[in-house]
Amino acid sequence: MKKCLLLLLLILGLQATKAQNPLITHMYTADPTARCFDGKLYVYPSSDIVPPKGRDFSGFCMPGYHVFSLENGATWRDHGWLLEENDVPWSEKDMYAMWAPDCVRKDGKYYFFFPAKAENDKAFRRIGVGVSDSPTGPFKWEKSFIEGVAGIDPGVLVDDDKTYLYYGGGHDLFVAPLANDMKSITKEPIKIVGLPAGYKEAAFPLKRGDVYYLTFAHVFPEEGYTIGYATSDNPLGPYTYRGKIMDNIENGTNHHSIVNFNGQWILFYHFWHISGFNKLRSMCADYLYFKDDGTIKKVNPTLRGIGMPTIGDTIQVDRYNEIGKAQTAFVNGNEPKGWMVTEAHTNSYVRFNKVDFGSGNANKMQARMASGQRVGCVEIRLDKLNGPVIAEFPIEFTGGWSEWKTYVVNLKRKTSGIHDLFVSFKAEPGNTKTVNLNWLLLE
Ligand code: FUB
Repeated sequence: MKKCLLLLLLILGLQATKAQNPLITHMYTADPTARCFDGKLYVYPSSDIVPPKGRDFSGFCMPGYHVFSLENGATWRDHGWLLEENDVPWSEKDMYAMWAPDCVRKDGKYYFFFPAKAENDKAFRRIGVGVSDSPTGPFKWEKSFIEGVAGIDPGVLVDDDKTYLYYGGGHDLFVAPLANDMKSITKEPIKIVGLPAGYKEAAFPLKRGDVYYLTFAHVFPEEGYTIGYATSDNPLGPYTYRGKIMDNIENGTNHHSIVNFNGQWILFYHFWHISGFNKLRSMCADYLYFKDDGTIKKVNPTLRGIGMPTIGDTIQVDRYNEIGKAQTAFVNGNEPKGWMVTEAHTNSYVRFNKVDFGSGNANKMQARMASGQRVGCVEIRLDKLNGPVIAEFPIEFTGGWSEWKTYVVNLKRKTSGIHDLFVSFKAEPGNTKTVNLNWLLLE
């Protein structure tokens, strides 16, 4: 099963910068910490790069951080470099050691926490902090690292007027209360008790109701990296281990965060779809659900990811939620790199969840198609395989299976709100293939 998933993920590689997985394709992004500020979703990942010539890295090569925001529910905006290693006042230069960060808001200010290798210091990593008036910076960086803390993967919990810094490195996770100015700790860090044995890192704390959740990357000797969680009634613990949020996805490492966006919980994590190499990772996101008893349903990684394409966005149907009797493959011919739905026969279908029709202003739909035959149509149905047809594209000979044309049809009914789309392929029985479909677009 895991092998199939891996194969599927690798087959479905490159894609545009949409809120489908992987989320970002113009650079490598790992260790994503997602935060929602004033109703807007931001992600603070680390970045993996191919080591510069002449530098020999067997591990990660990580020069700093970009920040991304989700625009229109579907497109990630890259705000560029938030911090580069050589701009850290206290770091050893050119170490490419900028591992997983976090960003939180307290009293209207934004605090960005990050690990780096300190100059003339024996510790593997120290943790630094900067402050800004905006979630995208610029940040003012503290002159030195946080005294008394040596480790990686800072995760910060703002709990009313108290704030806690969690971090890891080695087998254990630690926590210490932060001072009001967020720049120092007020007590010695303590080792968090109650967590299962095995290597742990990527501490990500959150509070839901009165319950403190400590989520973390956890390595099982047989299985490798998983994402697990524990709960407590006290941010400092002791915690009780509750199980896994995500199984191992044959990933090298995994590293996650959990955010509530528009009332919906989302798990961010990373994988290595694009590179095929676990030191060049790409961040992903999928919906996460709490059960009534407060436990977390395990998340299965998908390609559909999150995000709601709306009018004007391309709907990449190859990032389907469900596919019936069709496949996906590399696009070829007169088309930019990407993926398509192919090998679609009569009654093949693709389900693509959650498209936002807004207040009903769309009146046309586009489809990018290529066909080597001239019989049939592609029906776009709402919500069910036999739901109402809102658009119908004729299948024509476009010049061949790799000759792409954009078709535009009128929508058959005024539609508003959020709907699942079923793309249903029709041709004469016996036809081997109907059409190749690259994307749809509402206009
Ligand atoms: O990205 C570098 C390190 O790998 C992170 O700090 C860990 O959590 C793991 O993802």
